[in-house]
Amino acid sequence: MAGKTRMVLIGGFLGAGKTTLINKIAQQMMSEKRRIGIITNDQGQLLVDTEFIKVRGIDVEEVPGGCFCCNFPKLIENAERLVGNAAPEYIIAEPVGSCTDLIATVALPLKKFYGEMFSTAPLIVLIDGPKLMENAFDKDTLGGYLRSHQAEEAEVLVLTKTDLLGADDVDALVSKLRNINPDAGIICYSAVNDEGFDKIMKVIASDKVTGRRPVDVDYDKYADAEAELGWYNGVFLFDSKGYDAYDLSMMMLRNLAEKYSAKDIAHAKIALTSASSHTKISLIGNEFSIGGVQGSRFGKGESQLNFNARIVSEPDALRASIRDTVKKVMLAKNIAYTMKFDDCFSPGRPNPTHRLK
Ligand SMILES: Nc1nc2c(ncn2[C@@H]2O[C@H](COP(=O)(O)OP(=O)(O)OP(=O)(O)O)[C@@H](O)[C@H]2O)c(=O)[nH]1
Ligand SMILES: [Mg+2]
Repeated sequence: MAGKTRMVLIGGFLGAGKTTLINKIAQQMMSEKRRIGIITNDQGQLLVDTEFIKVRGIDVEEVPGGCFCCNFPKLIENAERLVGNAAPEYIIAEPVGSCTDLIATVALPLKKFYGEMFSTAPLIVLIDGPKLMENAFDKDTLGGYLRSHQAEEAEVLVLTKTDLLGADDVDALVSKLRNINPDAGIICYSAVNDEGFDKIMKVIASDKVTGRRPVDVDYDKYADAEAELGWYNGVFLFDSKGYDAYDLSMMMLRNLAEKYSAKDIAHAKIALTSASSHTKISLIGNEFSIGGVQGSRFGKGESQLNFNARIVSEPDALRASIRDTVKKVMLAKNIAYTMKFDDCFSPGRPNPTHRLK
């Protein structure tokens, strides 16, 4: 690798487990005294995921307001900043979960234009095991089209959340993935029991570079698939004598879940941060999960609630519905709050900086 920073892209659909895995990789590398930097990415700003990484003491930069492919110079700018700050051996980059065509728009441009600076690893794409079980990769639906293309262009496929699946199911899903993409290596992984983690680390630490050709994608369908999602980011501030962050987040997510059909909830996540606590809770479909706790689950004093939701909905309606959810739950808990910021939109048509063949 001699002097080059290893650039690792970890893609996959919303909620597949990218941030969870990247955090594990970072913890492992830091325990081995290896230098690592992370770049998060989103269509909006003020990300639950950036906070999640930052509170764990990891060097993180954010490319907000658009994906890596449409904001390629920003990706490079942030990567150069990380290199300038701490000369990391590895930079792990998490593209937006609704992004695809990453070989043509990110991996190949990195290799072609920045090959002297970075050794770009084979594209890793996470596949949410339970979602693959549910046929969420059916190409007849817009979301399925996007998920399938992400799987087709992967160089390494990681089937995630295997702890939620039976052994027979895992075998069937691996065959299914092999049919979708016969060329990719497949790793089964669980963040709960660490199955497969060593294999992922081997791919990252190897000196193999990205080498596959782009897979054709219909940009009209891709744009429609992204545009059906409402994309909400909001930040709320409050002061409290004490609260259970799990309870507060779950009440909000449960309230939200009652308003939408499970198949339309790509990923809603809430981070609650106070001086003594940081928690992240997710809702994907109708599954709730605890992303992590740093410090205590019990917060007090000045606190911040960060709400990100990607749900199939018209944006204004989604914004109104989340504001209503926050209001109802805070009222029930008797907590006064102010809204610092919120924003809701549908991603525009992808317009990549580069698109190499
Ligand atoms: N049971 C189980 N849950 C997991 C696993 N990996 C991730 N999760 C949970 O899935 C939820 C979503 O994980 P994230 O890491 O936030 O997913 P993401 O791909 O970064 O999502 P976006 O940033 O929205 O695209 C979190 O609550 C995680 O705790 C796993 O292997 N097993
Ligand atoms: Mg994430």
